[in-house]
Formats: sequence, structure tokens, C-alpha cells
Amino acid sequence: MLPVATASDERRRQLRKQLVSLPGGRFLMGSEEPDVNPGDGEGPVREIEVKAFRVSPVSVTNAQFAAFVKSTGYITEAERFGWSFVFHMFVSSRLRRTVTQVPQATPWWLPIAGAFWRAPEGPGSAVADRPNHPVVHVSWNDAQAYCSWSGTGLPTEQEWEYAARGGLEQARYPWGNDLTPRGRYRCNIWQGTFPHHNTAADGYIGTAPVKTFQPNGYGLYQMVGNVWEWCADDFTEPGSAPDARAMRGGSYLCHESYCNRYRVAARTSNTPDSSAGNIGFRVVSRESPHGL
Ligand SMILES: [Cu+2]
Repeated sequence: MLPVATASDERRRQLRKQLVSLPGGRFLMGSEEPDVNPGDGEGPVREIEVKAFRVSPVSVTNAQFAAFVKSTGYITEAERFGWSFVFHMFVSSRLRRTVTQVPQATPWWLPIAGAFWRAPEGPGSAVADRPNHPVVHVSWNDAQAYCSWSGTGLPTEQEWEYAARGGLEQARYPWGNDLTPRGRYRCNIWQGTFPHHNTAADGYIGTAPVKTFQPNGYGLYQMVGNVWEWCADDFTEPGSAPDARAMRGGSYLCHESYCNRYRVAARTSNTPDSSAGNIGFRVVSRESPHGL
């Protein structure tokens, strides 16, 4: 008897089919720029060889994550813990009154009961009008569960940076060295005075649809800005949590006055069970596309 292909199988096949093939090669990884956050371990610049792989042109979307949840019944860590971090400007005054403690170093992150991927600003919010926005409030563990279901994996930091650079050597951004070439915005970050006034000059205060702005030389969208993307690797820089995992690309909250981690070489980390309204992920496959 032939195995019966389910709707879920078809979904997963479609997900893998959209991946972009990148040839293997050597590239210069890292940065030694002087304005780099010293503890981030971006340098030294070194030559790295990566094998051929395929990568999603976009971050995993709400619609894609919804398909995974529908077919598996998966419950994210934010749902199990009962809360997640929401940026203060997106929290209603009613919900704000329920917050008793905020993180000292980052008081703009409010722990909101009932916030999770389908209710990104807490109870009463929804993603029905954001199917093509990146899924957020997903932990590294949640991302791994999605990868297992879809037959994909999280990129290593080497793969992520190779992909993000889009074939340019040692450029600051996926498109070159100028943040706004000819006055045009190329990514979704913060404009204005962080953390209280966002002019949204790039068009967005929060997440943007995943295919916003021009893709890089490899056809990959929003490798920087929009949402942080989990990578497979442990993050072992001094001062990081003992179980920390690497994140790359920066988010819609990044601003040069506070954190210039929307450069391709920039890195940060979080613990594998952490979630927030600006953390998502993108998937890769190291299998031959002919096996689909
Ligand atoms: Cu940042």
C-alpha cells in the first residue's frame, strides 16, 4: 500500500520547496569595526568555508507557524509559562496596569500574561491580519520543534552570516555599507529616540511583512531588522548565560544610539526558553533538494 500524503505532508513539502539553494564557498566572517559592542565576539575577521545548503528567503511567518500548530497541536513555551515580553508601546493601558515588575536593564520589555505568538500584544490581540508577518514569541526550543516537523533546521551562525552577506565581501549590511542608499530604507529598524519615540520613517513601528524591502544578492529578505533570528549555535561569550543560544540580524527595535546590531556581523544571545515580541527564526536544509 502506498503511504497517504496528508495535508500536513503537502504543507511541509511546500515549505521546503521555497528554500533558496546557496552554493558552498569561502567568505570572510565577522567584523573588527570600532563601534562594535566589545563583549559580542564579532571578531576577528576570519575566512570560513561553508558547504552548500538551502535557506528560507524569509523568516517563518504566522501562517506557516499556524500550519505547524494545527497539524501537531504544539504548545509554545510562552503559552506554557503563561506570559511573554511585549514592547511597552504595544501594551494597552489596561494590560499595563497588570504589570508589577519590569526587567531593570531593559524596562521597555513588559512581561504580559497571555502574550504568545497568536496574541502578540497579549489578550485581545491577534495575528489574523498579519499572516505574512514573522512569527514572534517563539523560543529556541519552539523553533527546533517547528524544524523537526518541517524537516528543516536552524542555520549555524556561519551559514546565517554567509547567507546574510548575499555575496558581498565584508559589507556592513546585506546590501552594502550605506544604511539608507540614496535615502531609501532597506530594513525595518527604529528611527527616532529609543525607546519612546519611533518616527516609523521606514514604514513600520513593529513587525513588517516578511517580503518588505528589497532582498539581498541571494534573494533573501530582511536578513537584518524586523525580527531577531535564532541560530543553532551555543553562544559562549563571557557574561552570557551558560545555556545561551545565538541570535542574529537585529529587530525593529534596533537603533544605533542603543544597539547597532542590525549589521550582518552583529550577534547577541538569549536562553533557549526565552521569547519576546521581536524574536523569530528562519530555517535551512542541508539535504539534497532532489530528495523532496
Ligand atoms: Cu538591537
